[in-house]
Amino acid sequence: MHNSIIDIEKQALESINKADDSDQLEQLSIKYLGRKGVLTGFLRNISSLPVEERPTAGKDANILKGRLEKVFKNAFLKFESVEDNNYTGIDVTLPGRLTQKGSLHPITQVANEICDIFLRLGFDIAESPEVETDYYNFEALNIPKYHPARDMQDTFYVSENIVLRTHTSPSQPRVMEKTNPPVRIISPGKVFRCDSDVTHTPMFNQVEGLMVDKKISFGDLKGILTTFIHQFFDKQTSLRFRPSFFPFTEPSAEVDIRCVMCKGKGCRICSKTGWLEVLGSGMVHPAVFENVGYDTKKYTGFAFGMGIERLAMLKFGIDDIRKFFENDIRFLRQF
Ligand code: 2NM
Repeated sequence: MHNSIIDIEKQALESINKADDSDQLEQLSIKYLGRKGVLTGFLRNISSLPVEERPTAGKDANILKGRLEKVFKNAFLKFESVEDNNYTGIDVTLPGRLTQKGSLHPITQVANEICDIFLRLGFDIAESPEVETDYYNFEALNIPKYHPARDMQDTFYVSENIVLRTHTSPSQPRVMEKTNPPVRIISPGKVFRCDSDVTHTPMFNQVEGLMVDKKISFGDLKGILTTFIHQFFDKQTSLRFRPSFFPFTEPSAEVDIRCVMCKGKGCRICSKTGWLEVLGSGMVHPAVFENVGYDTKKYTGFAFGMGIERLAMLKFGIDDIRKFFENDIRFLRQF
């Protein structure tokens, strides 16, 4: 065998024996067998050898190449099994761990749906504190001192002049004080009333709305609320505006829809009337506008309010409001 081929073989085998891991082996394999490696270099230089040595030198180099390839392969195998057993990192071939995906609470879903409908109609969202002053919760909204709604039985008092808000309307005089018309806002959020049975919980959620501008009429109220009902329930839903009373609106009307259960025939859900009350509304009382400094000769407006739990119960056919707050995962998973 050609002298320098014997040297190359000796060097290669020695360094392969000394290699500590597969990375070093990889480097050696490149050094001896690579495209720019020792053996390739030798083969390239064959033309510089004396003519009679060239055939054997070529043959020897190729024999060594084959031999080293086998040696490298075995050496790699040896390291591979050792390194596999020591491996403590991530095994990307293991199946992934499943995570439980949560979902929005049905009340949050319905609140978002209601807000989306009004946002598309050009309303903005106005939020305000859950702990409110007597002034914004009652006085500014034309609820006089001895009105039944202020009774200790309904209102949670924090102190003499501070309450847990009993509706989300207080955000509306707050906005009107700071903004000139036109105003188009809805106020979603938690409200608190000292009341508890199948249809009442001490905390529930409301969306209240307000629209103020020049020449806003009861026709605008009917148009906006009819559009809302048709989008929230169904385009075919019949509704009626029934005269009512609220201290902050005059005239006032409650909106009823045809019973979603019996379609108007009369059942337990609609107390045999065929109708279900879904929201309260009316033209904003001039006293409310005076409290926030609006010119009542220039501006009119309408307002409305609805209970989110009530709408969610009608939409999903739920008969007990307390189910929303029990956190029973079997109930919640249905939404
Ligand atoms: C309702 C019914 C009718 C209402 C009134 C106002 C305000 F601030 F403009 F005076 N906000 N919301 C209103 C009117 C709320 O809930 C049943």
